[in-house]
Amino acid sequence: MKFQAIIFDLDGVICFTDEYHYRAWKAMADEMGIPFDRTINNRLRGVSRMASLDIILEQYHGPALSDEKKAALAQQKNDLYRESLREMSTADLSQEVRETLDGLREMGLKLAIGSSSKNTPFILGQIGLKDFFDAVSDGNNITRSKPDPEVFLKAAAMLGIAPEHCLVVEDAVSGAEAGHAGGMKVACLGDAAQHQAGDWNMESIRELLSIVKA
Ligand code: B16
Ligand code: MG
Repeated sequence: MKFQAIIFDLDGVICFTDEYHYRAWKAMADEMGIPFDRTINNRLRGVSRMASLDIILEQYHGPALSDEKKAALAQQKNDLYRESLREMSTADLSQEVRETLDGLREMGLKLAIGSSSKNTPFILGQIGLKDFFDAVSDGNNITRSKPDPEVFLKAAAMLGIAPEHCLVVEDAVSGAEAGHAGGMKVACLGDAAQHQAGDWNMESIRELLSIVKA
C-alpha cells in the first residue's frame, strides 16, 4: 500500500463547521462595519483564529485597535461559533465520511486529525469521534498556523510514522501547502480541490479508498 497513515483536516473535511465560522465572523464584521464576504472567507480556511482576524481587519480603516480589543473581537466570534457547535450531534457526521473512515481503518491505515482549530476536542466529542483517531494534533499544540507544516508533522510524530508515508486530506489551499511543506502527499476537497492544490483533487471523500489502494 502507498501510505501507512492518513491525516485529516477537520473543518471542511470531516465536518462542515466552515459555515458556522463564516456566520460568526460575518456577525462580528457587520457589527464593526467591516466588509466581509465568502471570497474573503475562503482565505480563512485552515488559518488560526487570530490570523483570520488580521485578514478580516485588512478591510478595517477606523482608529487603531489595541491587542486587548482584537482579543475581545476574536473571543466574541468564538463565543458565537461555539453556540453553533453546541447544536451539533452525531447526525452531523455524514454516512459518507463514516463509511470512508471505517473503510480506511479496515485497510490497516492509521488515522489522525491535523486541524488548526482549538475547538477540535469539543467538535470531535459532538460528532461522536472523541476516541476514534489514533492521534489528534490541533490548534492547542501548535505555535505556527497552516501553511506551516507543524500541525501535520506533529500528527505524524504522534503516530510514529515518517511524513513520506502519510497522506494529508485538506479543503484549504493553506492546508495543502502545509502538507506539501511537510513532505507529504495531499488529497484535496472543496475549495482546495477547485484550486487544484492537491496531488489528487476529489469530488467526494470516498475517492480516498481507491487513492490509497492504487
Ligand atoms: P478555532 P481546520 C480551522 O480548522 C478553520 O478552517 C479555520 O477557519 C479556523 O480559523 C481555524 O481552524 C481555527 O479555529 O477558532 O476553532 O481555533 O480547517 O484546520 O480543521
Ligand atoms: Mg479545513
